[in-house]
Amino acid sequence: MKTRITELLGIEYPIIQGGMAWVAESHLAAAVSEAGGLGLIGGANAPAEVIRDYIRQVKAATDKPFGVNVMLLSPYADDVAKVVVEEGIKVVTTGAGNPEKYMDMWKAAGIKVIPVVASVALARRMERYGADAVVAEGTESGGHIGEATTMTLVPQVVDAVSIPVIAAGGIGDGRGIAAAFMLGAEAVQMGTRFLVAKECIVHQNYKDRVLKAKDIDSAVTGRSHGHPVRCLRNQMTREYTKLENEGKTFEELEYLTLGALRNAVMEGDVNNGTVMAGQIAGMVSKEQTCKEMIEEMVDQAETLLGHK
Ligand code: TUI
Repeated sequence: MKTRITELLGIEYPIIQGGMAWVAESHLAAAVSEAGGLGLIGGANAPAEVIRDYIRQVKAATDKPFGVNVMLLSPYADDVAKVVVEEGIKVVTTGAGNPEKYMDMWKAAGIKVIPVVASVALARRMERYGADAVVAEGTESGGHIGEATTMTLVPQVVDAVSIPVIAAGGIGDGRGIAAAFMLGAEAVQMGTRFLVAKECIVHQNYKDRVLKAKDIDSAVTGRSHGHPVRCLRNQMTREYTKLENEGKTFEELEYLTLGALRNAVMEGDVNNGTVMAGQIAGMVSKEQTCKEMIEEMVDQAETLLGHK
């Protein structure tokens, strides 16, 4: 499954792990990279020095390529943007915004820049600013999302830009990978499947919620504020929706999302915490190592694509 993305990133398989906030720390990133995909450290809302530590831990654990996701809504985004340069990171993805102001600095440092986009307009703009590829992320994804589905977004982005496109959102097995390739993608990014990886540090309660989730168990909070976030339904989503309907502002409700994400991931509070996961959670039903997941998915995709 060699594509422009495997060439660009120097990876064996066209599978990139999502830079999930609080979840994508050094163990998961190192395991995905060791297994031949591209592991990512999620910058999330963490201070830059935390990210620097994660970077050094991944460097110590693997010689394979890995990257960092810079979450652009983070108050520390400027600092994380500099740390990736200082640490000699080779691949940066960005989420939840437009990374234009960092592009020159990153390109000058020889970093491969891969913005996550949820629209054709931003994909085009990123290509003009020198992006090496884009992740076209559909609304099936967990966490902060756009409106277009993967099925509609990916081919439209593929038609609009010349740089390679990575599909994300609702992809959880080899069928999803093969389908994404049919739409013109040259790699996929996956988050939800890796949530239940053995190397993933999220609390077991969180993993169990994902493993037990059904097809329509996710909900989107924050749409009325322009910050839609997909997570599994629970007491928190009910409370959020009620307060949102009462007209509470995004700032007033922020404590229910990012702080509560930490509580779900670290403390296992899956009732009042934010259990971010994509719509594919209903199909994620077994804990495996990253290597087992990647090998199983690649095998299935190659068979479906007629490569073997
Ligand atoms: O960023 C993500 N997913 C995330 S970030 C995150 S942490 C967070 N939690 C709660 C609230 C806010 C952040 C959890 N999950 N995915 C990439 C992504 N980027 N999805 C959608 C977008 C996006 C949306 C609009 C990117 C750019 C954009 O517009 C920028 C512009 O200026 O046009």
